[in-house]
Amino acid sequence: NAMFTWQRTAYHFQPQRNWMNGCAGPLYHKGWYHIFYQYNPDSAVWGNITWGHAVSRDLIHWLLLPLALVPDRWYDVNGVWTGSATRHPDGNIYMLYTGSTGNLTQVQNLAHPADPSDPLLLNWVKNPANPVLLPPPGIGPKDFRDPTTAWLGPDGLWRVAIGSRMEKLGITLVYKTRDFLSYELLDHYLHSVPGTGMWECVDFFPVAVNGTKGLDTSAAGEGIKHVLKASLDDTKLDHFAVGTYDPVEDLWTPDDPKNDVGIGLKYDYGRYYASKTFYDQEKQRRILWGWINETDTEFDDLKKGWASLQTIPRTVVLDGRTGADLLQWPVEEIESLRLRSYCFESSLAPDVFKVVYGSSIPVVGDEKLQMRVLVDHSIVESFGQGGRRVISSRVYPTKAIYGDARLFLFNNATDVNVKVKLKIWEMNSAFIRPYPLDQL
Ligand code: DQQ
Repeated sequence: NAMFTWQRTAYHFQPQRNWMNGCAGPLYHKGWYHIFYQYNPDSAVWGNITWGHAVSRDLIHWLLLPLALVPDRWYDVNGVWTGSATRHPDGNIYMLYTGSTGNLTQVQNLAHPADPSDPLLLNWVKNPANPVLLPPPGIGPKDFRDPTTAWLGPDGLWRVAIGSRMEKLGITLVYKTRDFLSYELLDHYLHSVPGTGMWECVDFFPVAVNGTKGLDTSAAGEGIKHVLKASLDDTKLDHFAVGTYDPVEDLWTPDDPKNDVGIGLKYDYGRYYASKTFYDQEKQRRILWGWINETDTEFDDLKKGWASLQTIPRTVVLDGRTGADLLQWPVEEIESLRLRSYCFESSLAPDVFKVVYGSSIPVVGDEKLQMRVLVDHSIVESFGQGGRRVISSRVYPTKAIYGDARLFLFNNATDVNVKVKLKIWEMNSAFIRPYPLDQL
């Protein structure tokens, strides 16, 4: 196994061993950030999906906790799949998740912390009323998953969105509920896009037109746009669009129909899927998690004993300069890992630009071209123009550590002098290890 150990990252979230895919129900609670994640405790390949659980003070260093939810009921025996947390004004946390039943039907279930005053939220209780939602008529039993965080409408009822499809039409169903136990399905979709297929892990959240603060999921009205995101099962890409939400009609419309969900912008133009945001009420920011599917052949994954990691959490805001993009930026806490810093001023580096993944970045007004790159062993996350375009990728050079590591800048502009400023930080490792429960 030693030959695969060096590929593990040093400051991206990943469990100590076995398979992980998308994150579920992230939230901030009593001083701790919580991440739950799709986890196979028994093997490095997908299956037996449970909710792994970890907590952090700063979104960088993590303490791994016992499993939060395991597939032990008829309504989730084939997997405790993705879901979302809603922090209710009544002080409780409503965790909605998809269960895959004994006959592989997708149903929605409700769980609560056994003790909401526990900052670690160690124990979870499945509601005796489960399942609380079955696939409605006309929806395939395997096309009904990944409930969103709920948001409160002007009529005092909560809304929950769930991705699905009608043949090739990608759709978002909306339910209204008062108590998270009984639900009313709206007679229309929040939105739909022909040709996009099954929408997984739908996310729906408000962004401020002006300013850099994040908004609570229920915020709506003047000066607020709404982002709709779907993870497209057919292409395994996370697509979003910025649009306008009518909270009375429960309809969302893209600002630019040519840039609709699934045919326009992506969160990330690299290896990235099944993302989810949450509102951090402590620092008033919206944080985005995404899954970097770091898998190889099943044979290799089993041999190395682990697969996949999560991106560095990113803040998301509307790009005030274009009004049409989002800006994603690594949370400020990542800077606490910076050790030594290097600063170079150089110029004129004409050469050929070679990319594996690519995307164009709008550079507006008098902006300079900017790029921030996080390198963590084989994982490289790049943020262009303050996060207007992002690419996560896996890079496997020959082993190059310490003095053997090199950074090259290429510039393929012709007939211009290019002035480049480069700032390099050597990064520390994050700690990600079991919570010392025996010391409680
Ligand atoms: N993975 C989960 C589903 C979700 C998919 C199951 C996204 O809930 O639709 O592990 O990759």
